[in-house]
Amino acid sequence: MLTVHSPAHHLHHGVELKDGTVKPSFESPDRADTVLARVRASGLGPVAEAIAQPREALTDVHAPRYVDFLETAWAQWTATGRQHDALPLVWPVRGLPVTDEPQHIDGKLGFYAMDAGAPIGAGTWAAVRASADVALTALDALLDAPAGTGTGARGSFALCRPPGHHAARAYAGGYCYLNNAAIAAQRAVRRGARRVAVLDVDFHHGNGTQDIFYERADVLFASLHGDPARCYPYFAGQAGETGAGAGLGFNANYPLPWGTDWAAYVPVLDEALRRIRAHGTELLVVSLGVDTFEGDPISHFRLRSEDFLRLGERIAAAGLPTLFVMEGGYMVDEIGLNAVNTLLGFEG
Ligand code: Q9C
Ligand code: ZN
Repeated sequence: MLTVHSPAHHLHHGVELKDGTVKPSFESPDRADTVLARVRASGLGPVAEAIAQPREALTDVHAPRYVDFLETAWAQWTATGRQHDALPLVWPVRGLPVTDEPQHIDGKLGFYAMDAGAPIGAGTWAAVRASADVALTALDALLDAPAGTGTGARGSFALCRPPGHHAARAYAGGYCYLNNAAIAAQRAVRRGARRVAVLDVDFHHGNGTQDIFYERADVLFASLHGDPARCYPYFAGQAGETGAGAGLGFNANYPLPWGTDWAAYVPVLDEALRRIRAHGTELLVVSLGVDTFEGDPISHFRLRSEDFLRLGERIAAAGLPTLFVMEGGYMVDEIGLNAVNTLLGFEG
């Protein structure tokens, strides 16, 4: 299958607060480099660079003033004399009376973020925008490819970095800024797909994707993830979140216990895939986080590298055109193997 990437991801290399100090983020540039190296070494298929896309594709999913904020945040931050990464330190939690966007950049940072996990540096916007370009280019390539014969399970791979699934309509968080999977799903709808599904297999619940499609029936969101009672993002991802309004019944969360291994994972995966097929899905977007790996430094499932081959096979069995969008995965030595195993398993 085709892999789409962008070298512009190197422009983003943020910090994170860990163990009481500021450290380089787990979400590092070598993540995408190691996945691309593995794609090339594995003979998965051709590799192409992303094509620049119109801004309207971003604001079709995200609030325009949030996109404006992302684009201008670094300039506003440096105008106050600072050159290190911009991070929020105050948030509009329940009960506080001011609910509109503040004027000062330090207030805006909290207004447009769920946590301090999405630092903004000099190159962040260029990398973030290129990451969305990667998803859209890979989606277009999939939709433009000849339908062929057989099961219909054709795929393309968007090697996005930074990831996207924690980014909601109007906030960043968890290493994410623009929701690449949601932006691609929305373009599929614009291009005529009547029913789309997003299957999120990242260890962490995709709260951003859920937020974006929560009141819509045309895009089903299904997610397997660590139970938010004990796992980030803590404030979303419970099974009782099933959608609202027209979208009631079109959001399916499958929280799983700390330490879940493949044997416990696979029946739930198959249930999510049954739900996706019952939706009448015409195009599947997979938010492909490989932080479900047993060696992941910030996650708590126990999938092994060979399990990712089975993961790809199970997804292929749904028989749908499938766009894989890279999300998390932080054990840099293994994420190339685990991501490419998923894609090789899908290809059969
Ligand atoms: N010490 C994605 O996988 N921080 N984001 C967890 C662990 C947030 C993960 C803290 C993790 C966000 C795309
Ligand atoms: Zn994750």
